Amino acid sequence: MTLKIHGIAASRAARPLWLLEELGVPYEHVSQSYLGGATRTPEFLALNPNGHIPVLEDDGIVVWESMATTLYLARKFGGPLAPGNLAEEAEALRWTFWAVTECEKDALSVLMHRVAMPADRRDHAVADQAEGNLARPLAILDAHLATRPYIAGERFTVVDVNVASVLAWAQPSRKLMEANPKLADWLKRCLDRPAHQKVRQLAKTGR
Ligand SMILES: N[C@@H](CCC(=O)N[C@@H](CS)C(=O)NCC(=O)O)C(=O)O
Repeated sequence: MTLKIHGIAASRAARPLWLLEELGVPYEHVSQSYLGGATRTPEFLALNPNGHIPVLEDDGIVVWESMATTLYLARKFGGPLAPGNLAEEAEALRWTFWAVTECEKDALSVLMHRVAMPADRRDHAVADQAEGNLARPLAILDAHLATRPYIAGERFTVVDVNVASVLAWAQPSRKLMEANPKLADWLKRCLDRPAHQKVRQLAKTGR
């Protein structure tokens, strides 16, 4: 059975899609939207009772939660993108949980209220507050990246996909990027990778 990813690229499905493009593993992309109740049908809820994308299906295994999908793919397909030892695995786990718990909500607020929503619906106070909340966690990653080019060390791995896919939402904040130059440079290097650019193109076409 073909490996399937459900979820349009302009969503958190970009995370497993980016990793699969990095890995060069064949997969089927079901470009399922989250709009208009599409994730509330009985068929979709049978796949993910939370009613969210992405969902990964692989040989009878169903994985939801975007970060779980990327960690699953790295574990299954291995190679240089997977943690190579327990220390790298610890880096993958701690920074992935960190991104989701310490950064994701505020990064999304920056994206929505600085660039994504129509100008008349943006609330600058919400964006300012989110930038304020992100100042400390981003400084922590910036310091970590002062001594290594990638989060787990010398090479790009799954944890870079996980964390960059969250912090991409905060990239429109010039204030945060200027305050954290190592992080800004790392983020740009990650997001410029051809595999990520391919997913971004997919998102632009609505798939
Ligand atoms: N923590 C979940 C969040 C998933 C999520 O909220 N996905 C959004 C799209 S990015 C969604 O499906 N929203 C539709 C809805 O909640 O109805 C994950 O990382 O997979």
